Amino acid sequence: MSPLKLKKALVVVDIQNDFCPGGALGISDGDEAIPVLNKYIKIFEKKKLPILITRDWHPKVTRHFKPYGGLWPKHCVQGTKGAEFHRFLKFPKEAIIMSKGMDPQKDSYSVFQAFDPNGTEFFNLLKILGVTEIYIGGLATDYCVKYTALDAGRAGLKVYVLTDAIRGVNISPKDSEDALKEMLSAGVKKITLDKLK
Ligand code: VGL
Ligand code: ZN
Repeated sequence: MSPLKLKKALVVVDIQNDFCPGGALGISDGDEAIPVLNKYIKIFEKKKLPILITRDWHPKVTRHFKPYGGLWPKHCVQGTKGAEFHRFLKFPKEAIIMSKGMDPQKDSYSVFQAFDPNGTEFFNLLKILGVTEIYIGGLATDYCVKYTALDAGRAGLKVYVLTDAIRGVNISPKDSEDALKEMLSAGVKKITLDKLK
């Protein structure tokens, strides 16, 4: 049986200019995930399955940024070019944009802290849509992808990480590798495009 039936959703994480080469927090090969994600998007679109497209969506001033005590250079500030989705990412108008990182007081790496345009939180939205299984790809393996996958597992969802469509920040060189190991030992499954078709 194809792994794709009903109750499945695709989650495309943070394919924004600032996380891609040349961006404020550019992942050197981050853009390489895009053509593969576009193929996943086509597959989910054809099956009329939900597609959630997330974005890091920060206010100008937040404790997430270095000048205000955080870890990161300024990135993905609401309304800036850096916060826009990379122009190569293609998704249908039915895709749901989920925004996270708006709270100036905290870091939020997981898409479980993201909201849709109506203000519905990620997990509530999945419940409304009847989704019990999610497929996660995008940026960054060692932050948003990891925390989202771990939260999803804890929430009782079946979770697949798209190993051909993720890339990591790698502040330490092995961060992505370790993140993947952590996901797998928490019960997250790996999948690639060829297995999905
Ligand atoms: C993220 C670094 C800074 C992420 C967000 O969501 O992966 N990483 N802000
Ligand atoms: Zn951020």
